[in-house]
Amino acid sequence: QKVQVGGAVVYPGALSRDAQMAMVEDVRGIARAAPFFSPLTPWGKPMRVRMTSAGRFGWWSDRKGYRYIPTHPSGSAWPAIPGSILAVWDAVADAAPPPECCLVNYYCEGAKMGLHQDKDEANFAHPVVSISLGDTATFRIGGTERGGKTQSIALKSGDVLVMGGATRLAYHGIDRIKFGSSPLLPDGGRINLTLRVVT
Ligand code: MD3
Ligand code: FE
Repeated sequence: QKVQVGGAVVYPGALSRDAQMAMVEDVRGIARAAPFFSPLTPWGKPMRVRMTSAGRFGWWSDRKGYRYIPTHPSGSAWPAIPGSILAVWDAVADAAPPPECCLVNYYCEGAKMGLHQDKDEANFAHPVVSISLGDTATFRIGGTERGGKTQSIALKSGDVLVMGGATRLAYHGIDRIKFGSSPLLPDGGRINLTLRVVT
């Protein structure tokens, strides 16, 4: 089953409860090798959303701006993207090359992400695939111009979202988290996994 929202394709409930629990364990493994951090915005403010990555590259932000870096800030290599996560990419990303980055975003109570475009990758022809785990989020998506019409949908635990083609450069963000809406994560909150081809 799939649903179109502003050009994005959402597969609601794509992951079973067991698959979600296994994926949370895999995310814990990523976080052991590459601990979460709070990136600084280019304006020097720490983000509420905590992040880490797996894959050849990880996403990073500081006063110099947004970019992909080949190691965790500790200097260690980013861990490999777990097979459970790669399998989702293979199932929905058509014939795209393998993902080079799995960005892990953790939203605690009150965390949100303002409307933005994903423009730090070299080739916008490749899709972006996102997996939601834990608390339900209100996701907003607009067009490719700032200030245009937007649509909102709830992203629930186990939902998979694919942004490809014309929507790859759509403005999008997370307005809020319904804290405590899912029992998946013992401390509550939301994990979002975003898979991208970077180079
Ligand atoms: C629409 N993350 O990390 S994932 C991000 O839920 C990001 O953590 C949000 O936006 C989150 O950059 C949304 C869904 C998503 C990911 C990539 C997109 C939507 C997208 C790329 C283009 C358009
Ligand atoms: Fe984004």
